[in-house]
Amino acid sequence: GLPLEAIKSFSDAHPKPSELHFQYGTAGFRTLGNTLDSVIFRVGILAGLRSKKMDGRTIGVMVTASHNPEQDNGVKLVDPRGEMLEASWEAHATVLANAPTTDALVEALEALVINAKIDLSKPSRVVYARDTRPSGPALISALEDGFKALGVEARDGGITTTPILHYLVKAINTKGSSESYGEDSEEGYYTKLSESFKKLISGRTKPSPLVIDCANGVGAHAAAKLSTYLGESLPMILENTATSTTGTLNDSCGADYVKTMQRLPPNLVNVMKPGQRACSLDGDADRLMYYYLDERGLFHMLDGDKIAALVAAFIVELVKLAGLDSEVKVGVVQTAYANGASTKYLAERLPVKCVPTGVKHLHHAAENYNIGVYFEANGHGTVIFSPKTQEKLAQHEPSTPAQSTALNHLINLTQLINQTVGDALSDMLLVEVVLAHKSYSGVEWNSLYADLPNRLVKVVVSDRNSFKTEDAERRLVNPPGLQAKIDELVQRYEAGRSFVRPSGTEDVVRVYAEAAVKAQADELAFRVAGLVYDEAGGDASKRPK
Ligand code: G16
Repeated sequence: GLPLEAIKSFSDAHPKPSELHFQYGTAGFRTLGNTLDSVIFRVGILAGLRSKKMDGRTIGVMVTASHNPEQDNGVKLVDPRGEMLEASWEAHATVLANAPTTDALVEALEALVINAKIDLSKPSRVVYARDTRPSGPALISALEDGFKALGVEARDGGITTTPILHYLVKAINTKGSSESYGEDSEEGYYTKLSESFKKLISGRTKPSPLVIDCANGVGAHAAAKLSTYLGESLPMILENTATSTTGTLNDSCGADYVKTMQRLPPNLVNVMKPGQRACSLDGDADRLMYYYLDERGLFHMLDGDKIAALVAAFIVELVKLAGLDSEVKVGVVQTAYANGASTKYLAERLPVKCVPTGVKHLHHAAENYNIGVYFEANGHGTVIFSPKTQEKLAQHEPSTPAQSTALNHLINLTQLINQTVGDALSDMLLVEVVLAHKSYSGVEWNSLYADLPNRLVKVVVSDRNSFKTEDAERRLVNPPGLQAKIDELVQRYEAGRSFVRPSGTEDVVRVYAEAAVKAQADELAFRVAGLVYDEAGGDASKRPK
């Protein structure tokens, strides 16, 4: 049975705040860091049970709140193949997190063991890490208490990025097998990425220096280490690296700021030269935004949709050059946030699917293609090659030198790309490879298609859970009648499109709108936000203006 005495005594030291309800959302639990002690402790136990359920294979736990403000924190669980936790276990996590007392927790754990048919005699192994948030160390010790309570064999991954933790999970679980993902250490990760990058850009013009906005987060450490492995092959200028200065994380910088504000982080204004490529990571380095200033100093954003377009076209071309186009099908997965112009551009060239927000949904849908390219507009995404496709690439016998070159590029891409999850640094190297191969600057890349003007707005409401959606979040089913009002508004705008959904990472409702001209997109977004507010309002001072 469960080690009840240990669980009880540790749990008494991590009581649940009685007034709070916790929810495993888009990317795990996420809220104010100083309210999460009991949740993280319980996640420690849950991760151990998940490992037992998976026959002792290693589970990952990442303590981070990614793009959220510095005072927030959170936790995401990683399954043995390096992917996000299986959806059915998210519900178990929510139940455990909300058990009001130690006794209720024990009851919930016992029920879980029976319902999920967990063999408690199996070993349990977990690897864990955190980002640079000030609330991290205390939460890690709560997590470690969860491990001690269950007797988990835990490995501390230290302070690192979310995608590196995903890499470690997969590397640990494939160690010594024919599917080995790489050496199970950070060094293994940097070596794998930098070696494949160097192979892919050999013989190409050396890239000019790339400015990297590290969001004052853990990506600053990782980018600096990666740079030592890459050396001259990719000169980097690291900005926003103040990871130990309180209050700076994601503040007026980082991928979410750039995407939402559609502008340069203010402190990069004097750093960037016209035409120079720059990119922003987010707080745990799983999202990436590119941009540049033109000769007139105007800002141009190259977001997740533009990355998907660039990368998908390149891969399709390589597959064709390798002589594999009849056997290997490439497809793209997006969400409702994808710019209408990107969807049009991609759908003219290859299959495109729309799924709800959250990397787990995109990843799952991308598994239906031989090569699946998935990116959220916010810069979160990757490319996955099915196991059969990887085998095919390894066995294919090219009939010409050109085929052989293209095939080698594809094989090197499978090594360069972190296929477990969106990874800002791996994606950045991927973008740099494509730009080098195509001899593109930001200008040529940006001209693949012209974005429809768009606007994102957050609305604070009293209960975001009253908002329910369907059709991959493109339509509201609740509150009743609201969708009809939105439809009525949207049809008055040329090329108008708008949708409303509750965030799964912040306590807000999100509104997206696009239209043929910028002022119209802004107006539509704010009018829809006004409708949302009137329907489910709260604090009048927070009515969107
Ligand atoms: C997380 C998820 C992303 C999602 C984003 C926003 O990103 O991993 O898939 O797009 O949250 O989600 P929501 O709109 O539900 O708040 P991150 O980078 O914060 O982990």
